[in-house]
Amino acid sequence: MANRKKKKIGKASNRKTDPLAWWREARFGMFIHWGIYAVAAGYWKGQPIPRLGEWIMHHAKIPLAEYARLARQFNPVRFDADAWASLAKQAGMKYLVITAKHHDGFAMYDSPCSTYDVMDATPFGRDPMQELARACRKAGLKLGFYYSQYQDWADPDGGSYAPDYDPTKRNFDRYFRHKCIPQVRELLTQYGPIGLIWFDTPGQMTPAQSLELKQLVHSLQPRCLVSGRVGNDVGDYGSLGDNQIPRGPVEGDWETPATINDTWGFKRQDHHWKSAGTLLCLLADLASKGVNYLLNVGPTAQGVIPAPSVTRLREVGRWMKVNGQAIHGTAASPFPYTHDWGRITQKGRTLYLMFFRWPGGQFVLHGLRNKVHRAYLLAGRRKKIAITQTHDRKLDRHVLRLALPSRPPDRKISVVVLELAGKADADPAPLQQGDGAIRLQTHLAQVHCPDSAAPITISRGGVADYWVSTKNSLSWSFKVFEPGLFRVEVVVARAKDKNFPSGYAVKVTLGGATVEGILADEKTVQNAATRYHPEAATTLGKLRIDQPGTHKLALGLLKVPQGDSTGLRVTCVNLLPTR
Ligand code: H79
Repeated sequence: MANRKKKKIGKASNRKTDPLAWWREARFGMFIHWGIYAVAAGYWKGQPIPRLGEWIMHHAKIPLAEYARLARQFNPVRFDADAWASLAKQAGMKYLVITAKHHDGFAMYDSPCSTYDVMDATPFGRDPMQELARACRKAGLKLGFYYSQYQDWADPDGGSYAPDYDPTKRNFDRYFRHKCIPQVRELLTQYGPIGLIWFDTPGQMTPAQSLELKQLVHSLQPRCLVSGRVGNDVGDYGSLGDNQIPRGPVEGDWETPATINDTWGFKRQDHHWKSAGTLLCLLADLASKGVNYLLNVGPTAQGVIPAPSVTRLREVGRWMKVNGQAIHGTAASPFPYTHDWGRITQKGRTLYLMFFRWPGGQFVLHGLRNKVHRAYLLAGRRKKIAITQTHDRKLDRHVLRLALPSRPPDRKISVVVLELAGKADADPAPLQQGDGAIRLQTHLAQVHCPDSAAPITISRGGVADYWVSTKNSLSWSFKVFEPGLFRVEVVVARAKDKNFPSGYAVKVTLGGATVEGILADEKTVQNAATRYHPEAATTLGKLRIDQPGTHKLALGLLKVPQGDSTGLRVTCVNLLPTR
């Protein structure tokens, strides 16, 4: 996972001078994975090949000469660049990034320095990048090129999978000079203004090589952005992991590339489509954390975007038409945590509350310190919403009450707009929410590591990573308004496709009382974000809080199962009101 230097946010970007301004405003883009792997479409010699479609050469261990023959069958006569651009536009996307060359090394454009490209090796006889560049310009979309700068499975000196070449004889620098740099130059000189180059998997690239690539891009097109996966922290913006959903706001400029089903490149057998509702939750979730959503389609070898993708993107577009202002040009929520009912974005003096679950009737938001002038719904008949605001000085409890209609005005995510007296100002402390629950997310925890040889680290995604020492602990200070009895639930990230690591024992201390227990795979957490990053929740018991005010909860580790080297990966401790 590439990362980059932290950059302060909060400064409004100057549209004219800041080359990132359009990208920050966009929030939503279309990724397109298209190559000769679409001919194979997930099958090799009649056998379905698991995992990512664009990785089939690697996964099916296909020799280069055999794989290269796919090019002869690549004739996407149904390719229509205008149709792709207009689908992106209809969906509310503001930029489009297409694979000019993926790891397989096959150039999907007319590359003068190689014959392993769409013009020389396929019967198609057209340059799709030329047609897309024109279509994007016409549609007002920024165009970006994905370029696999390190991995090249067709070049004897390229990185990673090398079916026909001796890896010990590799000279990466030779590939870098003879293919990578010339091709990046071609992409930036043959197609007019390019919004960004999306590099990927930097592998063993040196800082000097990453920097040279970035400088090459900027020397040819100074306003062209370079993705964080150019490597060595030199990108213009950061790239989170594939399909990664961080738990809280991420500082700086970040993007998550994501799939609609499970593959990037087309696979006939992948029918695991996320619903339009899920895609919208992910879009709202990422926007609420200040992260761009680069959502992928994998067209067929005929040049057609699969129908399930098209119908979903059109549905997303229908929502965006009404509610797009809650996404475009917004910044992360002023609250450092997510709410159970939905997500928040902000723009100027406006807050957008995006309800995943419609509370109906009375809704309570805690911790907003601003005066709210006006509240209204985006969908339906722009109905004004009655507001009451109170502030209890003793508890420093800010309450905003909204009188919502009983039925949700939007069938997917209903948006309530709040117009504030000033820039949004939220209490940064974890607070008991309107539904009585207290959710203590790991990215807001204080980390205590007396055992400094094995410190707990909090990942950028907001998970406690590598917690293996029973001497170390996490704690939270939080405000309680309605005391009572609470069920204590510990939520952990569990490995995908692996058994739950059993045997971790933990202890929760609150005031003088303690509950402890062994974490089990009792309850799998189900939400839009958990498909690739599953979570499991365990109830440890009940604890009572007698007084309103600020309280402190500590989470300790009592026992680590033998042979587990990943450590305990906690995402959240929940205190859920009970009787
Ligand atoms: O272009 C898409 C993916 O093909 C690309 N990034 C997104 C945007 C990507 N390249 N690498 N990865 C994603 C990570 C893939 C890792 C794995 Fe593997 C491939 C796991 C199993 C197969 C690497 C190779 C680790 C084991 C074998």
